[in-house]
Amino acid sequence: MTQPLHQVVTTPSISTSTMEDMSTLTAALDDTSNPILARLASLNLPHNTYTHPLSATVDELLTNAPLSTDSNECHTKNLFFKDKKHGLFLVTVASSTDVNTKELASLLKLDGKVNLRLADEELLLQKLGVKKGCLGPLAIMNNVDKDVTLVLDESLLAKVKVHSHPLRNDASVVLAPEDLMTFVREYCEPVVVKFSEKMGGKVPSSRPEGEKGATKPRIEKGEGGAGKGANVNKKQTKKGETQLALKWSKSENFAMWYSDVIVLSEMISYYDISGCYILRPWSYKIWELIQDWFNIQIRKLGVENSYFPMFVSKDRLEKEKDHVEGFAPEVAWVTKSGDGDLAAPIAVRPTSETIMYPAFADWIRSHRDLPLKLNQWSNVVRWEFKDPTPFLRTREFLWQEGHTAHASYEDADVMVRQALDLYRRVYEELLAIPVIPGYKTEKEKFAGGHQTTTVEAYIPVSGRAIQGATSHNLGQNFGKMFDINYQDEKGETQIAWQTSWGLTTRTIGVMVMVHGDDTGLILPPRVAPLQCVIVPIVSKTFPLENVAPYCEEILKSLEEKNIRCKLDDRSIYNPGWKYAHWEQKGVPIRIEVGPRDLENRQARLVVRFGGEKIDVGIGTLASSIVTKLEEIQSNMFAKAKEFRDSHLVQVTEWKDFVPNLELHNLVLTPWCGGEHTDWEEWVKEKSREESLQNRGKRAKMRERQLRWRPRLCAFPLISRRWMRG
Ligand code: 87F
Repeated sequence: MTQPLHQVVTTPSISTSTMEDMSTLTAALDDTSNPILARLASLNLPHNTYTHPLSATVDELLTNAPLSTDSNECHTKNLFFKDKKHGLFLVTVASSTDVNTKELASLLKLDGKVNLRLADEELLLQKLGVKKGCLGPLAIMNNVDKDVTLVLDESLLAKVKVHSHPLRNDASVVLAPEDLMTFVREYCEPVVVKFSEKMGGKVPSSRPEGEKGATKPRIEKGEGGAGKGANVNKKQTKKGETQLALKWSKSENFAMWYSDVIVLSEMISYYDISGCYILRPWSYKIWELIQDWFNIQIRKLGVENSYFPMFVSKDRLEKEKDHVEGFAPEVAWVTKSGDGDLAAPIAVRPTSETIMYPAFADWIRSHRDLPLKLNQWSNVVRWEFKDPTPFLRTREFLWQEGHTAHASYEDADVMVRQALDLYRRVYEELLAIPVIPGYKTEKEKFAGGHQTTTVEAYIPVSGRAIQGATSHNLGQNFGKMFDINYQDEKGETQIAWQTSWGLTTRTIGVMVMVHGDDTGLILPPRVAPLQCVIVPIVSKTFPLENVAPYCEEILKSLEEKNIRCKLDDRSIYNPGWKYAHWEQKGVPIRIEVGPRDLENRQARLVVRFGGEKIDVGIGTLASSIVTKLEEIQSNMFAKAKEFRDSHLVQVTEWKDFVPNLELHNLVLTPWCGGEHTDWEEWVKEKSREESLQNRGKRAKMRERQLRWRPRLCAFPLISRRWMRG
């Protein structure tokens, strides 16, 4: 590697500078004074930093800090684009790559009207915390709003080292591409695209990012919510013309695929406040179906629905210190009405323990008032700063929260388990997703409670576990704080034992991730807003009038069996369009009715999950569909379970722990118990270290491979020349 100019040591492993350099430069640029370097150090990512003369453009940089051409290292070119309607992109490419906005739009698979422009310096500073000429991919760290999509040039990943600015343009930090990826993934899931060698209407390479008015082509994109480049397609641009297909496959880019699926299936629309999303009828109906089932079940347990205010005073919120301590930064406060300040700020509920329990204290006097079992369906607000993802991590979300008070620990514990079992059943019986019930560790439990139980699901592709829902035994902590006392049979004063438990709209996101495919959603019949859709196969020779009465007859027979069904008799779309549309929305069964079906008094069923096609006579159609829907439901569960089980391994030796996590497995391992927090910490630390080491080893191997490749390629050429000579 050609080392340009001054050299500064920032990791112990790299040292080429003189003592003089060190003393003058480390003060200005070291791991503690520069947030990027500090973060690289805290992540244990090997990096090297050097300074050079101020270089505001790529051309200046190439002059001031030249890299040898055979080093397989490169500087980056960074462009910050904005689109009025569709969000922000930080595009990082190799310094030799030209960026053509038209090509960028097409690589990002963005449709429709494109309006992509270089952002101005003010926005650059606001969103990425850098000045003009100082941008690099690591600046994504400063995007607290999570509304910038990082786009990386694939060719960077084939380099041995990538040089980029650490928020200032008199220095560069050198990273292996794997480590660059690890760093940026702390903040977002980058979109990796392959730019072509050639360019069209390019942004001049010497123009710094943030400079206005460079190129014309326009890009259209979704809000870019979740920093995931959520591109919104204009579903219907012209009459009869549709762009329904997903742009990303599930294995190609899981985050983009997810965004595509939920937008194109009309579950989610993006919103202009980061972390907040619109739940459209297609997803809200799923939530309602979960609610309907859940309400029936909790009623059987004697739980009643109620509704409490969404605001909570500071005093009350902070009355039980433990519970709010770690969460305080996420609490949203209302401080004004109109132009005037409120007398005291009030919080928007992040959860309702402190809102409900003062009322519990009022209502509970005697053992005869127990148990008290309430539930509420509501929204809560938690101002998260981690990367938001629709359904999974949002700043406002919908949930049910159950809150109960009992006369004994045992009664409370029964309630905790009953609630947890309902959660297991929501996942397994409604959403067709297997879950593992269990306890949270001491460190992961709800701090305000005594014990937290959870159901954990497995997300394919990412290979991670995700918390499905939690049910807490609160012990007497809140009872003591809020004076929830009662007189027992002997007239003695006792403190109530409590529980709280919650299930959120995250359920919907997990379901999308587990079952969806490259065509779109696949909905388990029990939560499908529509379980069947009837599509008449009309044409010029077979107009709707011919088949409409027959379709209506089918519809009626299905409705009589309480099947959620619809006849899609819209004349503006052709049958092929309708097939694609309903497939993408995940409707379990499509019922096709063509001329031959009418003639034979039958219909063709096409199953979304697995693609089976069967012809069924009208006499048994409704009952066959009822059976088929149940079969689909259980097949979906079986498939998800089989997949999950194939990634569930029992590990009894430490040497197998990290390797299994890296294979995207869920690890079941003996555990010495909740109170051993030191061991929990040890496992976290050790597994983290090991996986970073493994990453380092992999990077070294890659580096070796890359170094060798040119020689191996050159050899036959040389020998051929020898032969010729
Ligand atoms: C965020 C801000 C303030 C979670 C928070 O799990 C407080 C909290 O108490 C907070 N995030 N929690 C824990 C919620 C516990 C519990 N509440 C009822 C549930 C289920 C339903």
